Amino acid sequence: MKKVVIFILTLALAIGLTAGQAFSQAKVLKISNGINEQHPSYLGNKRFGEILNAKLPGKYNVQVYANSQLGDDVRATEAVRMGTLEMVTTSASPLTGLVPEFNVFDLPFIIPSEKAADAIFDGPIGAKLAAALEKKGIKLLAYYENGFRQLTNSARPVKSPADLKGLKIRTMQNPIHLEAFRAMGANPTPMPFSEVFTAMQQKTIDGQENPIPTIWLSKFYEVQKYVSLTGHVYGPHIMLIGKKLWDSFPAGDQQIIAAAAQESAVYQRALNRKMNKDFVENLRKAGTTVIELTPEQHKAFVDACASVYTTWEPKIGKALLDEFRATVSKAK
Ligand code: TK8
Repeated sequence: MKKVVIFILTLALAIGLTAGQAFSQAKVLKISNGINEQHPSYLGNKRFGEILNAKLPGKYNVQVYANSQLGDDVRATEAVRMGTLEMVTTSASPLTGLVPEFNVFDLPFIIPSEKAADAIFDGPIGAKLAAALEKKGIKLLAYYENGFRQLTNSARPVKSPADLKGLKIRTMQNPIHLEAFRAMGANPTPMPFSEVFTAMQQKTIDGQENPIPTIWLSKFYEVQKYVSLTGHVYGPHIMLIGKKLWDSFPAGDQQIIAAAAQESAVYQRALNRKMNKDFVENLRKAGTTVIELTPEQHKAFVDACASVYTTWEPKIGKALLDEFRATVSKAK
């Protein structure tokens, strides 16, 4: 009899402990980021974690990692797809092998303004692109922005495609970017972001292109003398979670997580846009030559990229492109 009581008590204790543990153990959501802890995307992800923790205390534990510690954009995204990593905030450009629809953002000069970007992100096209990702096992939680990409180099002030001739420029791992830089006269070479600073320092490349917040926050000005404000591509930073993992969450949680991601995106875009304005002056003060192009100079870059459209328009498809352009011109 005594033995039975002890057995029952022990069992009850064990069940109690297990249940208590399950209850107190928050689900860890690691998010991989490529840039550093000062970048708006990292800060946006942190904000996401705070909002989520306020709404569902103790249930999810968001951990944000910077500097490609969990892998570069391509690898981290693959890990999210495979379910070995929970989340990533990544550029869309290196993922177009997986989701070709996203190539539409890579067409040079297709997005003229932040307003136009918002209209794409927050309208039917944003939803369609998210659906394309979902078919590949990845759920898009929010559109952050990386922003307008500007060209930096260490050789000379680039004001025209002719000035780019022969310069070795790092691009993202994206076929349109490679083709566009070839068309503009450069000698492009694809490379993961985490290798770019060292490559510039060791002069294995002459330059790279990224938005102003990244150029400043990653201290590229230490190894690059010139920034040309080309604004040739506007890039999204997309916040992704594994679809299988997502589907395992209760519907109520999904709603809260999605809303927290959206809220963090509003914050992230605003912060990125502020830094995009403010940091041009920082760069000048640090001794960088900032080259603002006249409308004629800008047009020369646009014209140089015409051949890219000839190749890629049919690949991307008329329906998507027409809708994209209509959305852009309505938003301006
Ligand atoms: C960071 C990248 C970066 C991108 C690049 O992971 O690779 O140049 O602009 O922001 O997503």
